[in-house]
Amino acid sequence: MTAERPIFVLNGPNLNLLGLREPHLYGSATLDDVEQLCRSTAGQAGCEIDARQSNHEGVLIDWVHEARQSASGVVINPGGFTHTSVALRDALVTLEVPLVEVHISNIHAREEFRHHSYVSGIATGVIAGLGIAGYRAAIDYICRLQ
Ligand code: CA2
Repeated sequence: MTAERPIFVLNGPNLNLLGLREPHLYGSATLDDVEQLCRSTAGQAGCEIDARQSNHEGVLIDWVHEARQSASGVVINPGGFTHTSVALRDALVTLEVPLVEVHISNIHAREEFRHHSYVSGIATGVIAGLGIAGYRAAIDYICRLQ
């Protein structure tokens, strides 16, 4: 029997600092807490995740290429690359599986430069401002499709 493909949970630059700095913006949960939440949400729905974080654009792009071959869906918080990276968008648009963009904060209620996302227009769905619960909603959504 073939194992079910995991959902890739990709976190971009600086999200390794979650819970350690700027709790007024991003809360007190750490990246480990986020990954645990994703793993337990997926487990309850009978699916698996593969959670990764990188501060490097090219690494994230390589993981998106890997997801094309081996993921059943992708949840991504691209961090600051949300607002800058055509290259990451070009990789994400090649996915043939559901793609959910998650932001912990409400990017539309923040500085003007955060209002535009290169990812939103090609994502299946976008969640912003729900704190880390946004990851749970994204995983739950993709698991229910399987
Ligand atoms: O709200 C989000 O999840 C963001 O994707 C977070 C990004 C920001 O550039 C986006 O506009 C919105 C920043 C992630 C940085 O995370 C930190 C966490 C703790 C301390 C410092 C940075």
